[in-house]
Amino acid sequence: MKRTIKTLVAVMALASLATVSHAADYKSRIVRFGYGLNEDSNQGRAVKFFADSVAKATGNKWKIKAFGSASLGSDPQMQNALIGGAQEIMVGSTATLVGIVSDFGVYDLPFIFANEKEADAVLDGPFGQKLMAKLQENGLVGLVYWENGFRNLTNSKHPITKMEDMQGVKLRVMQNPIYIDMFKGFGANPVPLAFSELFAAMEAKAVDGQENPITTIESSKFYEVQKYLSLTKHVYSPWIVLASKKWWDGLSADEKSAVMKAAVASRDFERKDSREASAKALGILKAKGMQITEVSDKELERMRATTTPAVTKFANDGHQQVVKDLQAEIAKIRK
Ligand code: TK8
Repeated sequence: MKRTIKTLVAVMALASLATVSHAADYKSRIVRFGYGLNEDSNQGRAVKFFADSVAKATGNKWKIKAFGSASLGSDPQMQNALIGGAQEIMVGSTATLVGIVSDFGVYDLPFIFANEKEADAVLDGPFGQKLMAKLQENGLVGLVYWENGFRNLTNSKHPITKMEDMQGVKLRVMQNPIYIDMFKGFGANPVPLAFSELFAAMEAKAVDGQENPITTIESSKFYEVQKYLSLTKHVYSPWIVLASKKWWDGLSADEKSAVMKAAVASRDFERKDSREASAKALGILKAKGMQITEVSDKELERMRATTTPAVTKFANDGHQQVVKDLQAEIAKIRK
């Protein structure tokens, strides 16, 4: 009996030693995580999930402070804060990264992904990871891709059932040349603007419309200022979780591994949550008074054909290889 207790005490002492020496690799840190949508959105929920996961993994040594609604700045402003080391983590659209690594524009090629599954496979596979690695030379560390989603068109003027209906409609687009070229090609009048300024611009009628996934249209309450929604699904839009390289390089191996694990878990959480929210969003938008237009496959095909010059321009602008690589990767997945 005595011996058993002695052994037990020894085992417990060893076990606690092991925990202590491991926990010692987590410093106490406060980490700022900025994002553009509000707290009550798929983005906000996933940031919270990530923050909780990291707190748990580090025994509460890390405190992730979440800043939603672009309170730390627009996507490009946050990217620069990360590069300079003034902010640690952010999530935003890959489309706004083109000012830093222009190859990221490849995800914005219209109608390139057929469905979410295909996008997941490309983003999490060798293509998506190789592109992410390019950020490191530019002061950023890509952690994981989340789903923003397939983008759809809203406006306050009239229903858009075909390309010609876009004629003269002033549409806010992201700060990205492919979007500008694509919507010019459709006949619209695209205006690049930060997401953080979008609601006010629509409310003031400075722009007539915008395009975003239905989850965002719902969580950002765009239905208060937009009457018409057209289901164009013209681009699959990824979000990317980014860390400041300056900050990342100062973390211990245990800290990096805890962040990566939480990031991967947040990715799986976020995609599931976004897809569930997306399935409910149309019903909510209808109930809020939006008029929803299905766009026929024939019309979508016409739209796709119209984007050829925009795609060619992007390819010829030093992106031939990345376009080819993405097309090859998608073909491989489809087989
Ligand atoms: C949020 C943006 C948003 C994007 C946009 O910061 O700008 O339209 O779709 O999700 O990244």
